[in-house]
Amino acid sequence: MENDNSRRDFIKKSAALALGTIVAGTVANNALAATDFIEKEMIVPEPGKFSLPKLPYEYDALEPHIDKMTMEIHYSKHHQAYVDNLNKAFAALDAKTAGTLNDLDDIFANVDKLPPAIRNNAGGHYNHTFFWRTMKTHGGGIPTGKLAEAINAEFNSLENFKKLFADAAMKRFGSGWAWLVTNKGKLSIGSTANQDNPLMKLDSVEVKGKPVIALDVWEHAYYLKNQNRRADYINSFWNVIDWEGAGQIFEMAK
Ligand code: MN3
Repeated sequence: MENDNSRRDFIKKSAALALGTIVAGTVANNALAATDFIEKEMIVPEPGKFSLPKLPYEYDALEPHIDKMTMEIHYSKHHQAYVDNLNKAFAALDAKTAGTLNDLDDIFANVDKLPPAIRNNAGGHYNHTFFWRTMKTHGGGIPTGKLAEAINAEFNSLENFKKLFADAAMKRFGSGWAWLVTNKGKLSIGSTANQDNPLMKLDSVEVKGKPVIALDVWEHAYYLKNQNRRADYINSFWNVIDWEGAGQIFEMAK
């Protein structure tokens, strides 16, 4: 959309639909207000003030596909640790560097010049926040609208898209993420290592663009329920994916 105000209004409305309560009540003092999150303008109120966004559903909301204990540990321990360690790493930056980093976009754009602790934990914070909203209770089904059209145009069919996405998730050696991203409406699939993401300006990140779907393939995301069977976890993901939200993110990100 051309007009900034109408664009923001649209984003607010859509974000409310897409993100539910992911940041409800935390807007005033949170780097990840829903609208800003979608816009990737994740403002740092002041150094060391990143905080854990509210999970948009209960820990058991994705049962039986993703179990309650995994969700609880993943969110309250792993994601919390990324937030805490990001704040520590941010606090350790010199004032001049910290002063140039107004949002996570700034961090991702300059990540090659920042300490690894910033890269790893800013990535971890962003990726998990995005991942939570990629899923919902009673998810699954099929995409509709422009996202469905784009998937068919790029990958021929939903089934083929799912196969290619699962391949990317399976082939990521060790820990990392699988992504569906958009570049001006053109979709692509890829994976990143560790907590890297498609927004990071790094040669080692092979998939670049605005995230539409994220899947965490670290073992901590599935080991309790699936042990070493990453393929089973990926199959489960299709039962909880929020296609409606992904469609809204896609249309906003174009
Ligand atoms: Mn994780």
